[in-house]
Amino acid sequence: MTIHHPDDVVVTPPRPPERVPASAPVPRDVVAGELHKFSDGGLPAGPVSLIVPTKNEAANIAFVLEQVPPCVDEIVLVDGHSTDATIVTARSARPDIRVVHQEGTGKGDALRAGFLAAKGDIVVMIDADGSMAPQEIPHYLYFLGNGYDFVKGSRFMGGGGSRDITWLRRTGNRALLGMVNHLHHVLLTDLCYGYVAFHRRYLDYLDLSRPGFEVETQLTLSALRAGLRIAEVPSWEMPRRHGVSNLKTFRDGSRVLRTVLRDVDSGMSGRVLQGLRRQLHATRSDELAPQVRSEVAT
Ligand SMILES: Nc1nc2c(ncn2[C@@H]2O[C@H](COP(=O)(O)OP(=O)(O)OP(=O)(O)O)[C@@H](O)[C@H]2O)c(=O)[nH]1
Ligand SMILES: [Mg+2]
Repeated sequence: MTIHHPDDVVVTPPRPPERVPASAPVPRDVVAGELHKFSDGGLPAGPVSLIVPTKNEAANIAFVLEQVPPCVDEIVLVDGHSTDATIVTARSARPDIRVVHQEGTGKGDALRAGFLAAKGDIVVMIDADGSMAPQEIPHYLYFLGNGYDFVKGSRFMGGGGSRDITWLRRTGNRALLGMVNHLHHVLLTDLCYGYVAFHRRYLDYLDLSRPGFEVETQLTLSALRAGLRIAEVPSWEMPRRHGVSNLKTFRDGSRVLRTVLRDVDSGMSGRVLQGLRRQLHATRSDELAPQVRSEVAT
């Protein structure tokens, strides 16, 4: 049974935002109006919200929260129906933490709830398993404070690295990254990594309709589509401290692939990709068909 604290917020899953068409980049006056807001040290002057999607991380959460630097103004823990002492442990480490209970499942669903609950002008997302160092947060803020709109961590640029990633995941990540770079004419160095920060005013431009881990890729793709100025900062990924991963390489890898292919505009993608997309969509329609039929019958 979940005991809700009086301060807790239960967030009803929002309707997925309208997809931002490629032809509708962020209006420049939205950006220009905010450029004066930076403090002298190069960090953005607005409040910073840290979003921590958390599912059964009682053994890790205190380690993460204790390292959060003072530049963070609020911490929003989004609990994914944890059955261990995650929330109690988080509250004893940081009594000021806000807890949001997601109603659906998956990291994508959790982030959506967390972003909506965030009160800060700047939103940073970080994992709760101890694999990402909160001490890196000021690096992200520095770029947001100096003209960039969306900042993502990279394990594969100078200064970054991973002690966690397996050969298989590294290969998959590289292949998917190659597709994204080719399709969007960019030179990103990492794709499937969930250490990201952005100005909250761009939330409406970020497509967050995917429920699972593929949301990380979807965030980057929609930032590219919206014409946001993207910076990458080096990041070190460590193995999770305790517990087991929620990610399944093949299941989640194929979801990321679908997300990348779905994002491709007709005309940009070429015949092979279009064929692949059609096949994937056909498979999905087949999966959905019985459900649709039973809804019609009732
Ligand atoms: N709220 C919520 N959090 C989740 C859910 N699934 C995963 N998380 C959290 O999302 C973060 C990343 O999940 P992990 O299981 O570490 O996945 P990963 O980092 O991609 O995989 P590893 O490298 O193997 O650790 C962790 O903080 C999890 O607790 C979920 O359904 N709901
Ligand atoms: Mg992890």
